[in-house]
Amino acid sequence: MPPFDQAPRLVTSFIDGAFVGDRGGYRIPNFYPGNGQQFSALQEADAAEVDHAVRVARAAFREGPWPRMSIEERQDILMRVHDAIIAHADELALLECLDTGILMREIRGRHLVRAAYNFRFFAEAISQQPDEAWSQQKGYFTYVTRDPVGVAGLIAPWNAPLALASMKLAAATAFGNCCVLKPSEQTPTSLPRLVEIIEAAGMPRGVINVVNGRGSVTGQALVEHPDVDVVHFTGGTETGRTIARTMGGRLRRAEMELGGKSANIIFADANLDRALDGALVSIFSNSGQQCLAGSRILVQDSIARDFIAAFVERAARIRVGDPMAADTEMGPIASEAHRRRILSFVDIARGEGARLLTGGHALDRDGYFMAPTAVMAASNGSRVCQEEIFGPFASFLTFRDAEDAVAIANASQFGLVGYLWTQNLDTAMRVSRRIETGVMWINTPLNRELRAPFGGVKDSGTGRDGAASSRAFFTVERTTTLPIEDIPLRRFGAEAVD
Ligand code: TXE
Repeated sequence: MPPFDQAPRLVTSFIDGAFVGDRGGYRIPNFYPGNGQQFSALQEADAAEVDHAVRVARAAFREGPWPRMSIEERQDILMRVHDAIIAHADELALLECLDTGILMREIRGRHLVRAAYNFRFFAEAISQQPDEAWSQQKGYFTYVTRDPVGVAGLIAPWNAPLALASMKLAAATAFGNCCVLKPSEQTPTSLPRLVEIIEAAGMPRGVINVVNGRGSVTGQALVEHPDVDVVHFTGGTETGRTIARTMGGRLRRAEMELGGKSANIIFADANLDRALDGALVSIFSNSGQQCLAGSRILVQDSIARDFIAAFVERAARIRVGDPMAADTEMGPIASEAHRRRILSFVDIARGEGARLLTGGHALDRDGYFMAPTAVMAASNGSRVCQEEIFGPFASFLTFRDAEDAVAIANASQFGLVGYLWTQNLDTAMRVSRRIETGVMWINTPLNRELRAPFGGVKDSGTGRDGAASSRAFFTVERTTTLPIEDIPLRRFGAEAVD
């Protein structure tokens, strides 16, 4: 039996340094994907509670110490947050595992390290970026500084709550903003506790507030709130469109990190052992529930049969099971409804003339488990190649040559990341720059360089995260000009008449 008693029975909003408490209202049960049992419930924040959270964030921004601190003071606190996350890693990992079903060792070894590092990274980044100055205009000096933008609405998804929301929190706060975070209603538990830990480490009260609830209620109220200056969103493409419309109507900026159907292109001259490992990890880690999954695997004709056979053999051997067990390789799907949706693509694939290569079924045990799945798609135009399935579901295609690979990869509404495997430098350079995507990985999967921009093109989103890009999003420029010579002014009311 998982230690359910270590999670709160009722998850509420966290506003102005305190949990809201049990005050009735709409509740959402929270299930552990590892066995399907309910372990807690979420008390939904309505529009009035969201309004309260935004007002608190605004007051912290207008009157509180955070935006007025020196960079060094802010850095000290962010570094203490880093240390506090590491110190509480076991507790946070357990809450995250209960919420999501992600493997405990992945959360402990990667997600939490990343969550902590995000604060350290932005602590360092804020002291390294120069402001602009212009002196070309004769007699004047102009400088450009950046102010925090104000109150940020941060909307997080369920597939990696701590790793993804911590990036938003670290970037928004490091540049001096205050914020209201809305976690996914499917995974509400770990983030309010994270924020409590952040405050205990020294972040002033009210700088970060958390509202929990459904997207259509709590999320919508946050996006529509007139006092929210920017929204940073990670989630599905259709939700992103809705939020972008609302924010556009309010003439406020929104950054969108949306879905993907990324092509993983494997040339015959690749190091095939590494390409095989890379293909497996990019579609089966986190049960394929990642925006950057390599879910469309394009293999060059001449090696396709052997490569796919090797992939299928390895996929069938993946140890699926208890996310808290040390030797598990793939855990459950995050929710029953999501597993049903993923598995519905098996019938869709069959109907489209695809061939099931492995998996394609739920596992006969409690919890939301399914077998690692792969299909040989009938064509790139089929739904299993065009829609984001967001699960352990690989769709294989073959290609003839570089031209063909580029054409197939780009025939997609999405453009988040791309993977390319070849030992030929010329192919690597020429093909990689033609793939319509925000990020390319050549001969390596899933690498994240936080200093560099990360984000998508096409329906995969707008904007970028990264040191300079996050600064651009979470601050506003202020241009200040002053004379440095004695510049004569027109003297209205005192001008001599000839
Ligand atoms: O995401 P939603 P869902 C993709 C993936 C998945 C699909 C649907 O393909 O199958 O999206 O997942 C909040 N105003 N990704 O439905 O709805 C919501 O409460 C304000 C890709 O779970 O986009 C949650 O906090 N907020 C992805 C967040 O948006 C709203 C990660 C994301 O939920 C809202 C997750 C509204 N009107 C899913 N409606 C990635 N890019 O990694 C919902 N929300």
